[in-house]
Amino acid sequence: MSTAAPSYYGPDFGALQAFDPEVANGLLAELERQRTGLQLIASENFASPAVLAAQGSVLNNKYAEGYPGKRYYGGCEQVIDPLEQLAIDRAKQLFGAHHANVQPHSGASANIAAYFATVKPGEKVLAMSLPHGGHLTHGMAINFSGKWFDIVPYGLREDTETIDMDQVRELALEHRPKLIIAGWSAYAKTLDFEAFRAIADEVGATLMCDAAHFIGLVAGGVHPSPVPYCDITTFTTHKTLRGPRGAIILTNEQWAKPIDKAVFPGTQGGPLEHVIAAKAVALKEAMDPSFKEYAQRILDDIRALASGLTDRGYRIVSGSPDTHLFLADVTPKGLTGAEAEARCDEAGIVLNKNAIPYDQNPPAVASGIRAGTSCVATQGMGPDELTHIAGLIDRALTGTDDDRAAVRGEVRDLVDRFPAYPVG
Ligand code: DSN
Repeated sequence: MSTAAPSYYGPDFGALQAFDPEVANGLLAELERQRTGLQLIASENFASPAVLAAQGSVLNNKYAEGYPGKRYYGGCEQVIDPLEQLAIDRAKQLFGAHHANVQPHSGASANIAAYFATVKPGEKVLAMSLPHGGHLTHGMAINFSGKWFDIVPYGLREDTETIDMDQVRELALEHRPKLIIAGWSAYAKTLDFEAFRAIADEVGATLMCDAAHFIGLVAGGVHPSPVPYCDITTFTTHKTLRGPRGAIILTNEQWAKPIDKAVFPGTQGGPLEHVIAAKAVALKEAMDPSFKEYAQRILDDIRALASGLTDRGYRIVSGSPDTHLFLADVTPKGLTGAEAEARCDEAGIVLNKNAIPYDQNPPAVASGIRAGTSCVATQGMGPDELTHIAGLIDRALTGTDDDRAAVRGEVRDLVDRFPAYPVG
């Protein structure tokens, strides 16, 4: 056997350009779009080149149904098992969890597995209502969760636009759900995990947290951790955690085996070992002290953006944000969320329209926009830049086409100073 270090073989962009220029040009155009615009979509981030290298690797080629040490395919012991175990160990260490399953392909897949392990079709699940900030998989009528389970939704109080834990408790006592889900896709406040735990214990429910959005803030130590309180914590790895597309499930001792069985063979087949290796890289990045600074910058940035918009007459839903995102009500400016999204897009500012609690507009129109600072914080922008961005958003929303063209130029200048991925 050769003792020389093996030479690396991986993604060859030149080969792609030569063989399939249509796809290669699409990749270049998307890189250009990400570099030249202002990315404020709260669920997105810029994964590092190290994460992308692991994800785009020959690990793509390996089948590995099963778990480390117990696979249904040969050829896993030497490399695949230790790499998946590394990802598991890092996830457990970073979040202080008893058990980690690193195989879910996405947040929805992780949540499907959590339902599969904990509830049977027709049983009751208490979860946050989608129009108030919950996720599709928390019981939307035409999602599997809404079709197969008896969902009892909780929401936000109309006066404070925050979760009313008294209402959560009353609903739990009235409906006796088997599963309670804490977690959200569009909510700017931290959750009271201790109160959720007490309610779950009172009614004998399993408590799950969908921490997809804020898990990077937990990793960085600037957000309370659901892990000590919840039986099961699911999260995606590509939002604030800044890893590859995918998800992880953490559990206590009781739910370790049921969750492993629910992921494979319950709801998934072969794990994506290239993505699992990239998850391991992202977890190592999140263990670095610099990630704490990153997480704090996300929060400093979102507060600067929220206060800059408040100063310009927008209403920040739920008050000052505790997380990486907020919803802003744009109706005080005579706009809908859809119009606001389109005007920002014209100016090179990418964010999404979003329903606000008790919205009078249908979801496809909406009255709000959702903005998050995970991407701009990765680029190194700080509160001064975000205060400036609040002004750019206001000009994009309230100005003329010419104003939006001018803003687009200023966005370009700003992102050139904070490149998402260095040019050249
Ligand atoms: N669709 C994602 C979001 O944008 O919040 C959550 O899965």
